[in-house]
This record gives sequence, C-alpha cells and structure tokens, in this order.
Amino acid sequence: MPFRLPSRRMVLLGVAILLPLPRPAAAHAILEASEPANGAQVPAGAVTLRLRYNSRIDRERSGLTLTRPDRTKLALPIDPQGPPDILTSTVTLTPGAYVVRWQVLAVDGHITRGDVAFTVTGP
Ligand SMILES: [Cu+2]
Repeated sequence: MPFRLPSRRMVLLGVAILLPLPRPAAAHAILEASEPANGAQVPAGAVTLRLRYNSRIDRERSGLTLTRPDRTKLALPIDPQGPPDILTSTVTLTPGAYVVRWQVLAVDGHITRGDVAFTVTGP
C-alpha cells in the first residue's frame, strides 16, 4: 500500500490548516481619546490630562512623561483612582508647547506608547 501513508498525511495537513488560530485574550492598549486632544490648545493653570484606552491598563506599570517647552522632561504621577481604562494626571502648566509621552501596559501583557502634543495659551 505505497500511497496510503502520504494520503493520510495530506488529510492531517488539511485539518491543521483549517483549525482556527488562537485569539489573543485582549488587544494591546490603543489610545481612543485624550484631553487635551492631540493638537489642542488649553489655558494656562491646572491642566488635567485624561487618556482613554480600548482596554484596561496596569497603572503601576504605565507611565506619563511630559516634555516642557524648554525640552526638559517631567514624570507625571498617574492618579491611583478611576476607571481601569483611563489614566489621569493633573499638572500646573505655563504657556508653551508640550508633549505627553504615554507608555502603558495592557491586560494582555503588551506595552504600547505614543505622544499627545498640545499648546498651553496665556491669559
Ligand atoms: Cu497585545
């Protein structure tokens, strides 16, 4: 029976191809909305940053870094309370151009990062 074994192999190969790929438990964290929005202008003073993601975030392993108009960087404290898919931090800002770099760990164990740039305007 010289052809039996190869034909069985072909059947098994076909079954393997038809099996669905395992789906990840959750997606990476994608930024869905932010305040300020990217490119927005906000008045000087106390500014509350609010970043909303498509999945839950591990706050303790996530970070927000603010680049000030003079290019110096400041690690922003993330508020410990709030919805699990939202990061907030409040910081007092003077006029100028700022960038918040976010790096977050999602519940699926993957890290994502990105930037939100905004301008603080004078009184
Ligand atoms: Cu992921």
